[in-house]
Amino acid sequence: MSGRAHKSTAPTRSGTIVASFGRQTLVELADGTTVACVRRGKRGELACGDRVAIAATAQGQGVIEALEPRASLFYRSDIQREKLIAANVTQIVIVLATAPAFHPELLDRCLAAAEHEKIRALIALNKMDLAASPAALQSLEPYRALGYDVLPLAAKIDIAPLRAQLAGHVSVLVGQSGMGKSTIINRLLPDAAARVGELSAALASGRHTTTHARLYHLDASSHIIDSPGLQEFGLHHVLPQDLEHAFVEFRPHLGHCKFNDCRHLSEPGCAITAAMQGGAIHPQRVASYRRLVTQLMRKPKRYA
Ligand SMILES: Nc1nc2c(ncn2[C@@H]2O[C@H](COP(=O)(O)OP(=O)(O)OP(=O)(O)O)[C@@H](O)[C@H]2O)c(=O)[nH]1
Ligand SMILES: [Mg+2]
Ligand SMILES: [Zn+2]
Repeated sequence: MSGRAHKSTAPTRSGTIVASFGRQTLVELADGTTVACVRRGKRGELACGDRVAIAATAQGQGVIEALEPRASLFYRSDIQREKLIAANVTQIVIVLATAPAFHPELLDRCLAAAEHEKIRALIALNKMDLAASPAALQSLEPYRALGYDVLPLAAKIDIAPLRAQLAGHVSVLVGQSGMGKSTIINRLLPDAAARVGELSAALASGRHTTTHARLYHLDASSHIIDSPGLQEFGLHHVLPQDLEHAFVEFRPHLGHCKFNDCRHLSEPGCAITAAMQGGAIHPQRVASYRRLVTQLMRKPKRYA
């Protein structure tokens, strides 16, 4: 640590970040009170769900002094930087719907990120009351075959099936804008008043889209984080040679390609291509993987 960084001598208290917007965070203490905190200096980013030690400054205000080690961190990254989504979660709930339509490739990226961080992933297809939903549920069968739980849901009508899956977990809801994440929060916790965007409002400007992550308590051992809608999901923090392991069905075939450093694009003797052609791996998943790995391989080298 630099000699200029003087540590405060005031006693610190530990708490959990329940909301994070830029440098400003809301930290909840053990007694349930919240303190608006700023972070000192320019150290790494903080995420909703992080456990921190804070020093109180004025009434209801404080400074974050330290970050406790994370049990998990769910994040995405573009070429420049990492974008933290939630810390210390035990489950990623990927929320999909038919209107607006979900992008299967974004689903694959969320799943790959969860696998890479070794966090359990659950797929929830919301808005089952819409006519197009049964076909969409059918299209998710291949994911069920991979071992992922696929939960049909109509949050507006009955939240009980999802509630059962959240018990004992710290979950984060992720997905594109308009899938119904905040609606789920409101149905689980009617007092939460998470702002929900109205589907009928065609003008995006009038929508109550979620702008920052927020942590809510379901009971003493179950917590849930609402997060802003995803438009993209980069995985620039994953090495190309690690990405193949994040696609679970690739694993039994890895190590069987002709070339040791096969990236499973168009190399001869590729075991992944062979498995796809033999029907053991879904072509859509291979396409998602190939687009991702091509992006990662293009990543410019950094010269420090
Ligand atoms: N038909 C139907 N509509 C739903 C259901 N759940 C949510 N919606 C609607 O979907 C729209 C978007 O819901 P939100 O909860 O704001 O979506 P969100 O995922 O939080 O969106 P962002 O905050 O922008 O990421 C709203 O108009 C909801 O009323 C459902 O089960 N059925
Ligand atoms: Mg929302
Ligand atoms: Zn290969």
